[in-house]
Amino acid sequence: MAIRRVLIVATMTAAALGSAVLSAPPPDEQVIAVTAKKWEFVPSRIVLHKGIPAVIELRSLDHKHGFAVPDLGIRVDVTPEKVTRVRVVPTKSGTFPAHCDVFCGEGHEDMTAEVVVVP
Ligand SMILES: [Cu+2]
Repeated sequence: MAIRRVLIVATMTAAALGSAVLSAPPPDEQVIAVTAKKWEFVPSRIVLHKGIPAVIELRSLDHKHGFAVPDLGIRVDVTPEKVTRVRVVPTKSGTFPAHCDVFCGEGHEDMTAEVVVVP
């Protein structure tokens, strides 16, 4: 019961910030596939459009990583066992830094990307 309550709070927090974790992408929404591996995200530049829903679909090719874009309220684990999908509706334009926030080895600090939201 306690775990369920935590999950609901986490989902509500993500929704309030304009992102949510999904089990499957909604039909007709832009899906951007991103691969995580030591020590990079491919692509390292993700382009979104302000006000347009999109799903970032993350896969790890080696072990556990994180994907965090604090300015857009995005923070998820990326593991080899499953695809992690984050739905985002950007509410502001700009260029926002993204990074791995799960220590993954000597190149961890260089594991960065950027999310560009165009107006
Ligand atoms: Cu890392």
